[in-house]
Amino acid sequence: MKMDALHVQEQDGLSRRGFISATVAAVGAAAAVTGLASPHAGAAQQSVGRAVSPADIASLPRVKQQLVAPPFAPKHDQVAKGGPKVVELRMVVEEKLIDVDGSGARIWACTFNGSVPGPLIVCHQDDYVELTLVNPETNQLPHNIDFHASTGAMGGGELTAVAPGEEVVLRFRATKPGTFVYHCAPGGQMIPFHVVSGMNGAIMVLPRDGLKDHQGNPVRYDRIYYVGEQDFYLPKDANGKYKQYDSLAQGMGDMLEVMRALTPTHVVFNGAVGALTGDNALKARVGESVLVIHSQANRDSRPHLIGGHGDLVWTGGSFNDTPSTNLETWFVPGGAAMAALYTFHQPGLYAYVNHNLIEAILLGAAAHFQVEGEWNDDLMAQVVAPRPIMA
Ligand SMILES: [Cu+2]
Repeated sequence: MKMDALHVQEQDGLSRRGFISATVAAVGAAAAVTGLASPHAGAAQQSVGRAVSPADIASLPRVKQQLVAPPFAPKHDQVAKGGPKVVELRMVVEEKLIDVDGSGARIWACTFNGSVPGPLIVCHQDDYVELTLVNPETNQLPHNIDFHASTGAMGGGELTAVAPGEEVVLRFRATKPGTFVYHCAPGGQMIPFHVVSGMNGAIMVLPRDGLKDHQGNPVRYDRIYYVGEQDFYLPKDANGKYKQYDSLAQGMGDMLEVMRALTPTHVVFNGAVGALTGDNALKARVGESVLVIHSQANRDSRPHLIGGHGDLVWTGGSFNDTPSTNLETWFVPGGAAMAALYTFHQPGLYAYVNHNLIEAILLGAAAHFQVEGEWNDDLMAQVVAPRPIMA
């Protein structure tokens, strides 16, 4: 199907909706053919399908979650207090020009709440997430949201398409505990275009009684950081300089061409080269356990903490699964978010990288942890400083 990108924007609200639902339906049919839509079996079903009335949901306590920009996480309880709640969220779509590497590479980013990635959402299993998604009139494109944590209607994508000047409210029950990506999926080639323009984020659905280690013992974290990895495909001119555009729509055709080569110009953490290094380093202290949520909505990644480990890594993203222990590097398949827990034992600087080191060093996928505390000679010591060879 060849679809002019700008076509989406030029149509009126009604026909745009038609386009979106038609595309979504086509994708759904394709998914059914490839087996993606086949029902999951066995224990994974759990409480899915429990009958509730609107009155049941209306009687639940409601809490507003104040979302914050990554790498930080909203205030939350690690162990749920009381029964399921309705967690109210508000996200505003912001189309904005952002600087990617400080050397002229810019992108008209599509963002949830103005950041790449969008904010980390945190709730507990069986909470209801109620999102108000706002697409201000100042934007150029229609947007929506597909929650990998949700069930049905293309992850909510079918129910959340909003044209500029509209808002919509979606509610879903977070039935499965784990870490999940969310992203915009407005139909056709606009799906990858919006995702690689920054329109993705993650939700962490905690078990109601909190995280458990590989032996089933409760685990708590002292800090939590959200690292959203983003591949960008920025067009260059004949002289190899990054092209500049006056609007999101203006650069769309060129960017789609670059995307087809599957060769990103940048792979970055939190929207820009250096967003989490130097002065922006993530902070921790010796003895603290730090949970890192790492998402990649489009492309595989392989996080590695240089000088540390993944003590516990929920490698598949599901908190129902026993976490892997003591990993050197872990895998984040494109379209997923992973949680890894590490307790720091030494002070100093740690690099946290995508261990495709070309992506880390040349394309930007690197962060720093700056850790305060006492050095432990037992774990590591320089026994002899560099000196002329004695032998
Ligand atoms: Cu979008």
